[in-house]
Amino acid sequence: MNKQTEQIYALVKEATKIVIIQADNPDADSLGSALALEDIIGDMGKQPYLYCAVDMPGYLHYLKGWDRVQKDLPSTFDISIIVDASTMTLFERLANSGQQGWLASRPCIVLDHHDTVDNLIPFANITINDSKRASTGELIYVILRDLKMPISLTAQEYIMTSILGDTQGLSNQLASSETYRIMAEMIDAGVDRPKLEDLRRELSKMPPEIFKYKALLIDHSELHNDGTIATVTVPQPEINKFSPLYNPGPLIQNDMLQTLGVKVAIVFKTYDDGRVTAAIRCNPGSPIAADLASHFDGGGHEYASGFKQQNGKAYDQIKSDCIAYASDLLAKLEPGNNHETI
Ligand SMILES: [Mn+2]
Repeated sequence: MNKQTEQIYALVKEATKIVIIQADNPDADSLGSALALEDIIGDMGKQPYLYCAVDMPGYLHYLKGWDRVQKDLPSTFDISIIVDASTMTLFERLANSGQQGWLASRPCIVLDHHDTVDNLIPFANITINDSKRASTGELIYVILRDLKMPISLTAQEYIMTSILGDTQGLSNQLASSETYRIMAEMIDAGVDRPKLEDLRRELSKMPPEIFKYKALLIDHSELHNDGTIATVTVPQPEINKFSPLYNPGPLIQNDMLQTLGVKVAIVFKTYDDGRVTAAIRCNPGSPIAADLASHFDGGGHEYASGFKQQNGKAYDQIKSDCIAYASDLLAKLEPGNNHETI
């Protein structure tokens, strides 16, 4: 058994109350991983507690148990487990709430699968950040299998949901042969994959006003660098009006990537307080997302990443710097140019 797995088991075994933490950008992987751990830890006779500083977005409400996630840390706990994030950048709300010291005062385990990570969680006792894994749920599955621990059908449903979420239904580069094997094991164990897919699809339908808004986003999209980089900007008023109904990024980004010639799609969001965020997605063959994000103090995978800037720099400047750096990274991928593999 792997030494870190042993250490995790020892910490969990000694603890009674365990906080399971998601970062400020919850998704199907973080919530699925948190709910799977809640189930497993509960079966061990422990008291799990789910925490995330932000509301669970509506499209995740198909995951039964989403409403058990609390926005405050409990007054007592023995250890914490952070899922699907290993950078402090994603814990801004926790840092601002003054509760970070409280979290840091107890042992902390980090389970993640992101390639490039800056600003590591300084108080983590054990960090497993395995970029070979399609999702944090897959990592949890492998850890439990390594420990020879039984995984309930409920936990397996959550794990499968986490894998389907991050791999976009097993379709993107994160899905490895091992991912397919694990999916097959879970189907053999009785997980109903088509049922999970139907649930997800039902709740990811868009309201009619979002359908109309999509046309506006398409209209506002721009192509740069000979049509290889697509961008769109979502300003604060649109965030206020539409984000509670549907996340503008996923609404438009796949269509940008489905446009001939486009290699990279970037959705910028601009906030009234000067903050700028970017969600970056790349097409196969153009794995620049992690490098591009880390240049702007963000992080992520080769094909999916993001960054946040709040340094007083004007949005137009951030955007043009980002397009220029993305163009450089794409140029380095051209045959004959020096391409350092990442
Ligand atoms: Mn993930």
